Amino acid sequence: MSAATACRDDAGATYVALSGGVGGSKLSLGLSHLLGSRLTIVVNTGDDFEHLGLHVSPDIDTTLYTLAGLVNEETGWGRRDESWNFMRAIEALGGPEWFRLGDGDLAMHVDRTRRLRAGETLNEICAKFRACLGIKPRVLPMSDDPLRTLVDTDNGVLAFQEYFVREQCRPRVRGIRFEGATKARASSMALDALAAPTLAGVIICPSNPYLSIDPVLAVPGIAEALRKCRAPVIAVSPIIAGKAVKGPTAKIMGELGLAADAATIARHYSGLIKGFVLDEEDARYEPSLGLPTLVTKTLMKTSADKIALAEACLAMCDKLRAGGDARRAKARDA
Ligand code: FO1
Repeated sequence: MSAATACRDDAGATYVALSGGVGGSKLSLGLSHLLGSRLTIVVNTGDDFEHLGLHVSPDIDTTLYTLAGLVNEETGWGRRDESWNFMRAIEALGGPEWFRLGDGDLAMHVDRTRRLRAGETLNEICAKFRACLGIKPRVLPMSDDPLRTLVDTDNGVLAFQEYFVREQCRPRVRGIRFEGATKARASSMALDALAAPTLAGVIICPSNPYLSIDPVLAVPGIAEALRKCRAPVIAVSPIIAGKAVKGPTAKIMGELGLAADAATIARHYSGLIKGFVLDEEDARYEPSLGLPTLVTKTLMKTSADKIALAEACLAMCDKLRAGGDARRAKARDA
């Protein structure tokens, strides 16, 4: 993907994306290509945890690496061309090897932890890393306060990374909760971005709604800011033909007694979204959803796919905004 930002004719309009890790960062990359610094990405930190004494922020780092062109395209997380000397050394010492930290990646966790201990906030640290990596969009941890995703399973309550990486999502999920949610304060920059008069659209990326987007919405003030904002809020389905592109979304939906389809995802966000983007393979759900929809190709394999989906999302926001403006004008003139 070229580093240059493609021009849209709505110069000055700003957009916010809500994102988790791998799936969300692909659309964020497409949006970043079209919008550059006019994009703010509010990222889930419910997956953060302390490992080997270090503060690890997986979804933040996945987003930073993806936007900086550093991500390992095969896994979707971690750095490409990574070396693994640290992991080999820690394994040789009998240390924990279930969560793999590459040598370059390790530098992020060491420096983040050092800065946190010196009193910097997650948002300040992320801004520093973003500047060092030459990333144009603002990447904002949803909160500087700890909010931890806990997965209630048949094997007991597991911290997110224990469930996701150590247990490889095998245990049956009974429920999901967000420890610390009531006390967490939303990133003030995220709230400002959602209240900005220039805001032209909010895009909920095709991340896992239950594990990656719900923690963002659980931070007091964020869902309210979405409901209040004048710009259209739209969501992109992470489910295509009953399957998640990556990860356990469909499995978890089944375990929670939900049908794993795009219609369930749209219902999950009802009251929050004004439009829904779903895949061509799921076009049959369109008439039953009861809100404006856009049927398009949502699978993002290539850079062109990411930009095309981003373009479709922005076009949907434009259309919803135009409809809203027309309705307001009609009401004024009545
Ligand atoms: N995912 C894995 O499946 N195995 C790992 O060993 C692993 C290590 C890891 C290290 C740093 C990082 O930023 C992400 C890492 N991830 C790993 C991905 C991560 O657990 C998940 O993708 C997200 O938390 C879910 O969005």
